[in-house]
Amino acid sequence: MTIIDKTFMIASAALKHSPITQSKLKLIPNFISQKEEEQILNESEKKLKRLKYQRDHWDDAIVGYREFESANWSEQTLAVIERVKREAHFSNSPRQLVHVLDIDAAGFIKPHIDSNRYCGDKVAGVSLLSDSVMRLVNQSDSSKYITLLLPRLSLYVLAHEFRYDYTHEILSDEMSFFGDEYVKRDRRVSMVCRSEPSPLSK
Ligand SMILES: O=C(O)CCC(=O)C(=O)O
Repeated sequence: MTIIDKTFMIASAALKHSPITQSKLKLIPNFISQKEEEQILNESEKKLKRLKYQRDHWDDAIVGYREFESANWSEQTLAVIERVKREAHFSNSPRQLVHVLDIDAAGFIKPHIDSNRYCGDKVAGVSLLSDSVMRLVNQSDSSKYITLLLPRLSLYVLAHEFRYDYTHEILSDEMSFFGDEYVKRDRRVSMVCRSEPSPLSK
């Protein structure tokens, strides 16, 4: 049983007796190289530059964002996507569409759980351009929470209870603390792969 590295995770006291294994929650620093980051950004920028930052998401979950989904990627980016899917152990056929979400320096993602209509049992995201802090909070017991440091170039994977029972959020710059440490939030772009939703949820 491998436990996620404590350098990147602070769990609340209420989780003291709950082993947080890599099959449930994974954080891999330097998952991509700076060259791969540049490649993904250059490719994404072509689509992003046509979009304006929105202050409100349709379901009110994100502030200061632009986004698109695409199945068309260069060979180099597809190789990264394949690595993400392998590392995340997508059990059912992985979604073809990859979601790119760009939040500006003042943007943030409010607590939410991805809808079963669009997302299967895993969410895997690569962080580009900025470090950030992700908070996971158990939706029926808020004393159970985890703060995750997401360094630029890292991959995180949410599965099991962290996919279904915990909300996830990306903190705004003012709230961006990992323990006592302030983690400056700049413009952040994430490349998020989701496993295929169950046909029953569609
Ligand atoms: O940007 C991220 O890493 C998280 C994205 C997210 O929470 C979502 O799109 O539902």
